[in-house]
Amino acid sequence: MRTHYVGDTCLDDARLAKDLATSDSIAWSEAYSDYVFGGAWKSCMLWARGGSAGDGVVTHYDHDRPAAFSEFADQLPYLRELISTVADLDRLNFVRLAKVQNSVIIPHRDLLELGDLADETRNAHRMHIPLATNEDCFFNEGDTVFRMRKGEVWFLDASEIHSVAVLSSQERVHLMFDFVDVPSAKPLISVEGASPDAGIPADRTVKRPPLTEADHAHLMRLADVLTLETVNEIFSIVIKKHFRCDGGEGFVWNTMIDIARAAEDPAVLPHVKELRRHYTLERSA
Ligand code: YCP
Ligand code: CO
Repeated sequence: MRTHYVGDTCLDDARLAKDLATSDSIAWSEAYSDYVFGGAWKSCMLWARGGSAGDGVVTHYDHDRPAAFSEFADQLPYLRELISTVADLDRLNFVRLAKVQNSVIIPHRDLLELGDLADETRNAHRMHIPLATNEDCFFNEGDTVFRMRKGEVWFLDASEIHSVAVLSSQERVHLMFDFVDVPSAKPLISVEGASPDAGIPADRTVKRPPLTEADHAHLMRLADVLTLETVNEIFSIVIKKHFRCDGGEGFVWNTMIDIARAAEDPAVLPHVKELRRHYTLERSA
């Protein structure tokens, strides 16, 4: 299934605000922060295989046991109710609250890490519901940059290369659902007026001007300061450019490889190539 807008939930702002305030005192995991430049990717497991909140790394959970609410969910009654109301709990593997601010996420694929598990327990479908977001939060898949609005339900094809920019010091908080791939008469998430596959609606997409030759030349000058120590900062700059100008689908990785090739230290190019392999191709950890 391709990435698409599914429908809207009716969020209760007062009850949501109360749970989000409570969630501040929970011990958030910083697992997967290696995907992020600028800050951390903080997550809080609300529903998981085995029912324990765990450390946030999906491979560390007991996939032989059924999924259930975690001890964190017990402190967040509104989110617990929302999850039970909208999601098909029979096929639900994990639900996380995910928090990002002032950061970009490297273009990557997900859901490949559990490849060895039986199909009935493997994460196969991902959905998001933004709970706190703003105009400066962007999602990218392929050559499309778009915004998901608060309360909307989105199906994301996480096996496609995607990236994120939260260019705001306000926290972006999403509920992230992972489901198994088992057929059912019920939808994965049921909301009023859901459309089966409307793709990414035009009014959610962000129109970016084409990247110019001059833009490209400016980015290439980063080669002069690209070392193994500055590679994360250079990544941030190139990813931010991707959200502002349209340089084509493979822009971030292609540009990083071009800049790395022009850098003085010969160790930089193999490092960037290894990162590309890790995040986009053969990941197995
Ligand atoms: C995402 N993918 O695309 C997540 C962030 C790593 C895995 C953390 O939002
Ligand atoms: Co991802």
